[in-house]
Amino acid sequence: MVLDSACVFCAIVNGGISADVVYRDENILAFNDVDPQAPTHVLIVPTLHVENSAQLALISPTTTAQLFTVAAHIAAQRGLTGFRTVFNTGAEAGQSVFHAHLHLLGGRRLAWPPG
Ligand code: DGP
Repeated sequence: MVLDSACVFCAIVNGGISADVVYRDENILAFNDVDPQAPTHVLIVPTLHVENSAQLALISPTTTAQLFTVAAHIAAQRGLTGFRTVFNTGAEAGQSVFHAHLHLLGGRRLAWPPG
């Protein structure tokens, strides 16, 4: 587990900042978003500090795939018949925390295109 001491999601991974954790294994932590945009809004993060989804895909395709497997697992647990998974990659796309994270959104009708 490689952590960045300045990173809020690393602090959640190591327990320094509390979060409402819904899933945990060796490589992945999932917790409720502090500012939920849907009834289900879970952030699924690698325990490894990597800046964004593009870097994560290069460094660990396996962990990248596991994020989606965990999203499907949480969605199934909650009986979601449809859900959205989103990586914001880069500030222009809305990324505000530079530790790769997959948003899992569901529990309401989701509009398209996104804003
Ligand atoms: P993004 O904009 O794609 O980088 O998403 C970052 C998300 O992280 C945003 O929806 C709010 C959430 N967030 C930021 N800080 C915290 C925190 O300390 N705890 C939790 N649970 N979520 C956080």
